[in-house]
Formats: sequence, C-alpha cells, structure tokens
Amino acid sequence: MRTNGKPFVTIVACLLAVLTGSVPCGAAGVSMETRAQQVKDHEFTVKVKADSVLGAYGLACDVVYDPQFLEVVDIDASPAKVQPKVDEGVVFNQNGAATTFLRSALQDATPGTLVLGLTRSGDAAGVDADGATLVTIHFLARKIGATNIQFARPGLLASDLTPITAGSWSGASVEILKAFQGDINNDTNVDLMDAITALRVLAGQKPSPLNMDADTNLDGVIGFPEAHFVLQKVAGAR
Ligand SMILES: [Ca+2]
Ligand SMILES: [Ca+2]
Repeated sequence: MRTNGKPFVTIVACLLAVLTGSVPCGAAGVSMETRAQQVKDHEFTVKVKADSVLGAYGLACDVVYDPQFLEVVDIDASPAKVQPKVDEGVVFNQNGAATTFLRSALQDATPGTLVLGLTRSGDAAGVDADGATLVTIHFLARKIGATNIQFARPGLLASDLTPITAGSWSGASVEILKAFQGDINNDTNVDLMDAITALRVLAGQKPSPLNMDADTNLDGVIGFPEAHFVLQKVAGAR
C-alpha cells in the first residue's frame, strides 16, 4: 500500500498541539443549530455552538439575517428600543467566572444585524468547549419562505484577548411554513396532544387553539384524518 507522509506529519503536529495545550486540534468551529423548518408568527431559538475550541475567553460576532423573514425577539416593552432576547449559554460562566458580560444589540438600531459580545469576567482563564452552547438567540418567523442566518465579523478570543482561530463559522438555513401538517393545537410540535385535539373536535367540543392550517387532507375540517395522520407521525410511520 502506498503511504503518504503528509497525513502522518499532520497527525503528529496535532497530537503535540493537543498535549501541550497550545492550540485546538481538528475542526475547531462555531455553528448555528436550529430546527430546519419553522412556523410563521412563532418564536424559535438558534443556538450558537462551539466545537473543539480550547481556551476561549470571549465571543464577538455579528449575526446577519433577512428582516423580511425574521425578527429578533424584543424583551424591551418600549417600541422605541429593541433589547434582543439572547440567553447566555454554559461555556463562558464556567470555572470560577460566575458572571459573564453579555452585550447584544441591533446594529444602528436597524433590523438585519445582531451584534453579539460575550466574555468571561475578570482575570479568569479561558475555557474549552466542544458541542456546547455559547449563546441562544430568539427569533420570530415573520414570512413564509426560505432564508439564511449567517455570521459576519466572527471572532473568538483567548484570555489574553488574542484571536483564536476557528476553522469554520457556519450559519443556518430555515424554511418558514404556514403551519406544520398535523399541528392541530398550534404549538409547532406534532404529538399526541394534536391527536387528542382532533378527537375532541370529533366529539363535538370546541378546543382552543384550533389550527385550521394543520388540516392534512385539505377539506377544511379537522377530524379523523388529522388524528390518524398525527398517530402515524408519532408512531414513526410517516
Ligand atoms: Ca401541536
Ligand atoms: Ca381535514
């Protein structure tokens, strides 16, 4: 068998780097994680996750989205101001850094770019993260169609505030639907509660909410075909 020396050299270099703790090895990266399909007028979350990252002290990046399709959820009651709904993850508050410093704002107060900054506080060492959530962003799905969420100006920092190289910064694609077929109680999940809601309609009750857009056979009525559809879905037969 023909061997190529280059992969071996790379592996040795990686092992040395890991053993000495000098740099992250392998595919260090930051990625967005969310469900590929969402429902119009419903809130959903996008997790920003770190993979194979060593010694991270902070994150600074922009999250760019199409404001025709998506809106960052605003937790501020005043319509004049937007305070993005962004939750800190479980990475930067580890190992004696109870408080992290989280900043998030829409760039120039204009929808379309969310500016994120998150660091450990004080004289703490960096932390490692593999598959862990750095931060969670809450969006509202506003328009039916396909759209993307991407990183811009990405940066991960070590505790001496020098940049950490992340091999990839991957965003997310989201398809926004009018409704999920079978989501009869309109909570964006298709589960047994939907079958029960359909059966309640059959029994002459008027459950609320009742999502007519979840009609599966498009006859304008919620009933047995929807209950049947949901039970098949729950059983994994669809
Ligand atoms: Ca449901
Ligand atoms: Ca129907």
